[in-house]
Parts: sequence; structure tokens; C-alpha cells
Amino acid sequence: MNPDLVRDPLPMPEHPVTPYLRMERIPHVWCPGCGIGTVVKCFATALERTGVDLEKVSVCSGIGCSGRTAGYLRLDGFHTTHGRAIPFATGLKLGRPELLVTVVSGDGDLVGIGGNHFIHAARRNLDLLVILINNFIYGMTGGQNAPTTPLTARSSTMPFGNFEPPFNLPHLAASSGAPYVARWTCLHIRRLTWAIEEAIGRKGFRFIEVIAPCPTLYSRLNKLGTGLNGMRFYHDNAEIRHGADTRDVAIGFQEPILCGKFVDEERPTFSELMDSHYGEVLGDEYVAMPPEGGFLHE
Ligand SMILES: Cc1ncc(C[n+]2csc(CCOP(=O)(O)OP(=O)(O)O)c2C)c(N)n1
Ligand code: SF4
Ligand SMILES: [Mg+2]
Repeated sequence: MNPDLVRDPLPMPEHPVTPYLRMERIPHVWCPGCGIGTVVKCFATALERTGVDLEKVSVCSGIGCSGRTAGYLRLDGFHTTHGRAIPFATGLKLGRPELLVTVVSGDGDLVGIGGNHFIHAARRNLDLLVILINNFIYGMTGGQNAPTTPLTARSSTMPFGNFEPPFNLPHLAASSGAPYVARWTCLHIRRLTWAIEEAIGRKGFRFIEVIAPCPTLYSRLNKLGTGLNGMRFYHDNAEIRHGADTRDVAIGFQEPILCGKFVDEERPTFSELMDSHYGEVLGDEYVAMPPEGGFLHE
């Protein structure tokens, strides 16, 4: 070939979320069509849009495919033990109240083995932003039944269909005391990004459930097709109902998925309650916690 005709490849523009990722760890472990990467993208985009000071953001994950999130984000991150992302985040928040402490992890991790920590963090209104990636199954370990597996859905440990009643997660969070509760699917990338952005600006236990496809296990065991089929299902069956009573948003197998912002209230956080209580009881002897927040650029 005539060397004059060989051109240098066009320089690739950098993807806007690249600075938020640990590119040296790419390629990632997630399967084609998995929804977890979409959540990471929405999370990174929300960070970018809020202009949050990245030096003041941390992300904690537990174990599972979703739990890999902390490792790919270029933030101070902690890939903790199974079910312990919230306890770890709690310690971090109490030690460094000025930080934006986030948790991104799976349904099995946060409400199976970690369920106890989840309800108590919501009850105490700890200042944490918790994003739970719900694929209705324990993905990483082979598709076992989770506390979120819909009734009659198949899993590797319920090959004849699940007969255990699953949690309705927005209701679990709201009835435990969470002041911000929302649910979106991996198809709602803009709405999910806005929700994360909004929740960054709120305080207390903010809970966002994201329904995500796991084509390799949940979809295969239930003959639901590829990740694209999952997206089509969300397109045809997700219904937005802001302010819905969380008692009404349980998810049945291949039934409509109610999405939206269900709860958005103000309630004093754990640290605020502690400060006001000890301030009253101990007076000047009490040294108050440093204020929460302050991670958003002016
Ligand atoms: C103490 C302990 N028990 C069990 C496991 C095995 N284990 C690893 S990930 C996982 C389930 C994760 O499910 P989920 O949080 O839904 O994540 P997904 O893979 O679906 O994203 C289990 C049971 C473990 N790592 N540690
Ligand atoms: S097993 Fe499922 S949840 Fe895990 S990476 Fe693959 S598609 Fe995603
Ligand atoms: Mg899961």
C-alpha cells in the first residue's frame, strides 16, 4: 500500500466518565448485557454533574458482582467483606462526618447477609447514600435464591420456582426510617442519574434501588433472554409513580415494576440527634461532631 495513503488513526475523544474509573483495571469482570456497568456510569455522571469534590467522596461495596463497583471507581473505595459495606460506611461516616459516604452493592449483600445492618442504618438515619443493585439473585456465586427473588421465579437453589416471599425493598427502607427512597431500572439512565444527583444533595439514609438484568444467571434460569430482552421488558413494564405508597411497590415475577421517588422527607440524622442530645445533657463539656456535608463545590 502507498505509505502516503496510510493515515494515523483519529485520536479517540476521552469518554466523560473515564476520569472517574480506574482504567488500569479494565476490562471489568461483568458479563455482556449485565446491568451493573450502567449503574456505575450513572453514578459517575451524577458525581460529575453535582461537581462534588472527589477528595471528599468514598464508595463502599460488599461482595458480589455488584460489590466489584468500588474497585473500578477512582475514588477512595473499600471493597469490604460480604454484607459489611454499611457497617464499614457507618464507621467511616462517624469518623469523617464531612465526607460523602456512599454504598453501592447487591441485593444479596445488602439485604441478605447484610440485612440487619441495612434496617438499623435506616432506623438511625445515618448519613449514607445507598445504591442497591437488585438483579433478584446471588449472581456471583451461581444464581442462588436471594431475599429479592420474586415468587415463582427460578434460581439455582429453587429449580421448581421460588416459594419464599421476597422483600419489598422500598417498603423495607421506608418503614425502617429512610427519609429518601427511590427505585429505577437500568433502562432509566437519565432518571437514575438525576436521582443519584438529587440524593447526593440530601442528607440521612438515602436509598435508591436499581433493578438490573443478570442475563447469565437470572435471565437464563428463567428463560428471559439477553440483557436487551431485559431492557425491552423494562421499557414495556416499568411504570413511573412518584409518591406511591411503598406498600404497593412489591415486584412479582415478570410483572409491572413501579418506579419513581417514593419518599423525600427531612429527618435529623444520627449525628444531629447525638449532638443535640449530648449538647443538652452535657452542655459545654460536649465537643460536637464536625458538621456533615460540605462536599459540594460552591
Ligand atoms: C461470609 C460469606 N458468605 C458467603 C459468601 C459467598 N458470596 C459471595 S457473593 C454472594 C452473593 C452476592 O449476591 P449479590 O449481593 O446479590 O450480588 P450479585 O453478584 O448478584 O451482584 C455470596 C453468597 C461470601 N463471600 N462470604
Ligand atoms: S453473573 Fe449476572 S450479575 Fe454477575 S456479572 Fe454476570 S450478568 Fe452481571
Ligand atoms: Mg444480586
